[in-house]
Amino acid sequence: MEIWNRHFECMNRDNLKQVQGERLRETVERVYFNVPYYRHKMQEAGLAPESIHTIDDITKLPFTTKIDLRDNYPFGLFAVPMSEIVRLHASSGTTGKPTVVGYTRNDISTWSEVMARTLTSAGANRNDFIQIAYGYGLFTGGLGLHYGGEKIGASVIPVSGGNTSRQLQLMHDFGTTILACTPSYALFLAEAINESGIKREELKLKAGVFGAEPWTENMRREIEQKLKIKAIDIYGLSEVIGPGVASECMYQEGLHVSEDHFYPEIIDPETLQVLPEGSIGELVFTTITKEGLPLIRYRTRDLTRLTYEKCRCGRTMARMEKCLGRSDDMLIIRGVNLFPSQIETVLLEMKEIKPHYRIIVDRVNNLDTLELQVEVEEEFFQDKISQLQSIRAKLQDNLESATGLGIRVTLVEPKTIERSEGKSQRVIDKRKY
Ligand code: DLL
Repeated sequence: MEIWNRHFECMNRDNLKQVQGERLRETVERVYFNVPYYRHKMQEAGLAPESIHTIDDITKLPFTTKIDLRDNYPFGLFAVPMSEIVRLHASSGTTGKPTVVGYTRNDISTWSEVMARTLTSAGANRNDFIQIAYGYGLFTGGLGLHYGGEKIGASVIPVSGGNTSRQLQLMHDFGTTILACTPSYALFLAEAINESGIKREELKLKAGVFGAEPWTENMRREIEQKLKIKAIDIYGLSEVIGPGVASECMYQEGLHVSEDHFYPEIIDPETLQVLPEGSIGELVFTTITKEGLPLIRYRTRDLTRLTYEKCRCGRTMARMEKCLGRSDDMLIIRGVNLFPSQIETVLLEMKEIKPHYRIIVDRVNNLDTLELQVEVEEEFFQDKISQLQSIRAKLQDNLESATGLGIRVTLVEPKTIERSEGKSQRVIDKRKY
């Protein structure tokens, strides 16, 4: 089994700790002198760069959250002048504003390196054809896979998401061997192949690298059976780098974290204490090589556990378990992150409706669907149907521009959405992963 960077991926753990310690010290220095936000936070905690000696000192450092990124929107946490930034990406924030991330030329090269590891661990090499059906654009999926694919010398097919009939045509005619997309889109494509009359023997597919949303072992089995491929789980988040943070090898026994770049911890989301090895908790990352947007103890909100046992493949890096839950209310719809608060912000801006709503998420033919039920203001509810239709259309447009998602809106009579006394249950997620 090929390993892209044996030196780091199979490094003795004591040596790895040394490397991590050195890189943490450099990172802390970088943020202390270049990011006022971090300098203040460290000073508040009575810390200076000299307070950090080894990787174990990391627990002294304060946490960073998505809210901190929002408060410093758009570039406030960048640690280099904008002239050093060669790329910007963005993902959904907790309210209207997106989370913006910036990369220096070296960061892009780190990203290509970790993606090269990811693709190699999925069995890809220069002889492969990688069809990238993750979205290209502000989302990190498309371009992240793209640079990794080119780095290993594979033939990259940058088709981007959607347009299923074209996906099938390219897969068939170009002889795609590796498919990269969300797991739900992989299942959707599997059905589409079935219906198209293309025979499996006419396709050269052997593996898929799937991520950007949670998926269960059952879903994996279904994809593997239907597409007759190995389905590899890949994990990442924009704030840390994008895809490339962790990925499975052919043994599919946990996702190898690129720990020489992203230092993982598991904390109790309530007490914020680091938990012992093997406990389930919130995953936290410190980027120890990034230049553009270094993040100290960034709380991902993803729930999982870590093991430090060497994998059968020979890699020594920590492995995280398949990640299934989150400790916040973020939804992932067709790979796009969505916070209910983004919807609420749009509702509050329209006088014709009340901010009483319910979000219903479902999965039809393996694709996520989203319905928003919302109450109309009394005075507008008396209006003609055509007026109600225009309220609905306006709301749908506003939602689409705020979230990037097509959301089906159903207007309901005032006072019909159940009021709750405690925490209201605004989201009904009927999907079975
Ligand atoms: O989804 C990066 C990515 C692209 C990963 C392509 C894998 C493949 P964001 O849009 O910032 O970045 O969303 C990050 O998605 O915090 C998780 O909640 C979720 N997520 C990503 N990968 C997985 C996975 C990209 N394999 C958020 N399993 C993360 C479960 C995942 N959840």
